[in-house]
Amino acid sequence: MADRNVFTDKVRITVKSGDGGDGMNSFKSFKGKPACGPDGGDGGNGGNIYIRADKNVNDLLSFRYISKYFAGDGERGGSNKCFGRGGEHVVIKVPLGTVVKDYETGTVIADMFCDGEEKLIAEGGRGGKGNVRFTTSRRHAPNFAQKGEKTEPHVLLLELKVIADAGIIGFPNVGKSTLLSKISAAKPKIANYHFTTLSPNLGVVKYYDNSFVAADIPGLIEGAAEGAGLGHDFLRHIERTRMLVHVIDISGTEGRDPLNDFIKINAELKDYSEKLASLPQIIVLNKCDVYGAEENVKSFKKKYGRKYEIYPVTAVSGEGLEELVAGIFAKLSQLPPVARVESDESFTYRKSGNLGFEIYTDGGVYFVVGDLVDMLCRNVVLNDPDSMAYFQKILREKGVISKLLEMGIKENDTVSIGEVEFDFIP
Ligand SMILES: Nc1nc2c(ncn2[C@@H]2O[C@H](COP(=O)(O)OP(=O)(O)OP(=O)(O)O)[C@@H](O)[C@H]2O)c(=O)[nH]1
Ligand SMILES: [Mg+2]
Repeated sequence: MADRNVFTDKVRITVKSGDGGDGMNSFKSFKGKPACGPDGGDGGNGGNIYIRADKNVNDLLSFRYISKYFAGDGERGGSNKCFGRGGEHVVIKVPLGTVVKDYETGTVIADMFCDGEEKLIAEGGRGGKGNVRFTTSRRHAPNFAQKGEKTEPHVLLLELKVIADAGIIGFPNVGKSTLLSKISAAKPKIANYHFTTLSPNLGVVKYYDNSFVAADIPGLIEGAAEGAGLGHDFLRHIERTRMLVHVIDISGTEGRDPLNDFIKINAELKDYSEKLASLPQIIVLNKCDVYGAEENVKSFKKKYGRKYEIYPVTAVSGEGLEELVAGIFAKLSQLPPVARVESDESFTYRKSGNLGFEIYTDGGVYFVVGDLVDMLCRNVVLNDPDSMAYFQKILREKGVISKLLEMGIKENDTVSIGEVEFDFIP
């Protein structure tokens, strides 16, 4: 199970809210007096699927093992007007900063930003109504019940984009993790080889009564945007930071030219996204304790000193870090807060928005039921010709008439829609 150590920040999961339970079609029966009147209860609603941001969840690893989330179905209604029980909801917990997308369309459904924040992803199917609900002043014993609403599975893409104020970037081994460990309580792995850091580390940096969050990501190398080294996947995690802290090994002991390092990393940022490349940067010249660093600091400052704020430091000993933290804080205070990824806040997988209808036949009468009918019955005034004209227009537009014809309705057959009843004339 080598997988266990792999940081997982992108997964695909399947969700399905519960089906609605069917309504019951039944009649009261007393001893010796069968079928006294309808008494079928409604089916229960299916359970919903929610996604909740939870600060105790750090990555999306668990979704590699469980990738299907099905909420409970609603139970069927009972006789004696008993309601069916509702299906159990499912709450999927994700780390803060998880962006939820519809896999097929790429639509951003939510950006789970704050601890405890919850989003309704898929609404359970509605329970069907029992036959008792279809009694009208004319029809006292309807012999049908509505079926529960069925739901569909949906595939979601979960992408973690950590929420941090400052992103620490640079070549491998330049001292990014050392820096984070010195300015925050974070304890990232530090070692003298490339790609020690394999997943983002977050640290809270205290500055007097304030604080900010810094993210240390794996080292970048030339060609990262095309997949070299650990690739540019981790750049996603600093995409929404407010600024970058660009760490350079100014000692040049690894045989690279520090000036060149700076140019190459900036080119990689640009290859990934203009937005990333345009984030404000503060430059940290690290490993100033090494012999020969002083000269390099001078030439770096000469070249970039006017354009950037530059902080020469020795991260291992902590030298220069106080000024650096003050500098980062000052810059952050001029910048807008971390932004959410834009999402369609009203998005929920559901059918009920469609004003659907169903048609049941009973004793030669066509009963039209469903959301559409409920809406019409609320808005139509019986005996008012304008209102009735509107009623008929909607029936035609929504396909009720064509569905009746499809079902084989004949001239003068009776159609019952809520309290309205009429003879069908094609
Ligand atoms: N001489 C000197 N060595 C340092 C300094 N800061 C860090 N180092 C050393 O540089 C090596 C790499 O440090 P890390 O903090 O792991 O570097 P990194 O940039 O996080 O490396 P990756 O995670 O591999 O990208 C370690 O051996 C550190 O002890 C410094 O100021 N001076
Ligand atoms: Mg590191």
